Amino acid sequence: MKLEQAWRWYGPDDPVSLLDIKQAGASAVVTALHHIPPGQVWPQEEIMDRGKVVRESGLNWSIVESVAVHEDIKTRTGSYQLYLDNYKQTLENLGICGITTVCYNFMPVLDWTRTHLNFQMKSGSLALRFDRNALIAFDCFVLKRPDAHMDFNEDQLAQAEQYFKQLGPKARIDLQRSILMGLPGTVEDFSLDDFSTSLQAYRGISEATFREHFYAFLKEVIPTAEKAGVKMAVHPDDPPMPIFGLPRIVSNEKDLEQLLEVVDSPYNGITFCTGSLGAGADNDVTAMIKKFSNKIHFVHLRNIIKEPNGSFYESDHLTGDVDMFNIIRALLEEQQQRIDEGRLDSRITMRPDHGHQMLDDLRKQTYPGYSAIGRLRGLGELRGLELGIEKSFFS
Ligand code: CS2
Ligand code: MN
Repeated sequence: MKLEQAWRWYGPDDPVSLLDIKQAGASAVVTALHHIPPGQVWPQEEIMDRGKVVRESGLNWSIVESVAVHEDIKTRTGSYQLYLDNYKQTLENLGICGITTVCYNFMPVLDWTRTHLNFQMKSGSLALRFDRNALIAFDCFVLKRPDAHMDFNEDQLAQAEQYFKQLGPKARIDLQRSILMGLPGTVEDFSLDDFSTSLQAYRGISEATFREHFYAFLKEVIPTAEKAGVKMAVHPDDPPMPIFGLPRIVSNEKDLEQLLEVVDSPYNGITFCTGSLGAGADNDVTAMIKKFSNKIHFVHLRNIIKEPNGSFYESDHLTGDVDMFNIIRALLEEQQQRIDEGRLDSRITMRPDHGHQMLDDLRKQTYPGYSAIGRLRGLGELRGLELGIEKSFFS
């Protein structure tokens, strides 16, 4: 059996339509009610309506990406109890509407962070890049976060300063925009002031405390998820290392092991994102996928090329530091195991996570990472690799 091939769809405002997605060969979408702000309940009726639109185009929708966790829940301040109750209500509503998996993350303030949204490949296509020097430069010289320099050694600071000095005014603006850009379909772009204010909410929240907050969230939410029949699948930190002095707790093997142990339930699982985890210097992604295979509820397939100082860029799906051959092989093995166990939910869903902006899409306004053609190329390559592995080892 093939993995289910899914595609992220941002809803009716997404420039990539459901028909485009069908043409790309996907059989499912993952989507969310992006217009509902974090912390609010997703009404059953709206979930049903979205499901109807998707189904009418002949695609499946069983995974939500994402139900955002309100910042008050992460900091356990303000109205966090209300937002937790709302989160649980949303899970119940999703379960009633036939959703079986919810992807979410527990990253403070920002979701994924990149310094360059238009990093040019030799071919002229554009990729997302995380440049450590650029991030440090922004942190210390643009944002001027108090005590930022304490997080870095002299060498790092000197390199960041040198990097910053050679940036022209436009490049400085681009850098700020790239880092603070709101995520597609979710929140507004941050202003520098808003961003500083959001960071301040984490002053005094150590990594250990933040971990406690996450585990408290799991203890509250997983029992509801169990009753609702909705599997929770946490997405790892992207990049999987501390940024802006914020705590990071879903970045490596130890983190995953611990979060799975805290609430040991089939409903407490992982979105295995090969690109996010792959950017961690010490993460052996192939070993991790094997280790956590039975808790993987959803898979993001993406590749990266790392540089020694922690920088990386998103490469083509099959070429890079992630061993895609062995990743897909491990996924097919896990799926086979689930089939052998007679599980009704044996099929594993994957999607191409990001793609380069290329060909016609270079002339279009697209969501960074989510243009059609780059993802189409990624999905096509992944699908071919999967077929080869399946024929060679599974039939
Ligand atoms: C996604 C994440 O675009 C991406 O990199 O993988 O934004 C992901 O959707 C969220 O972190 C999940 O909550
Ligand atoms: Mn991902």
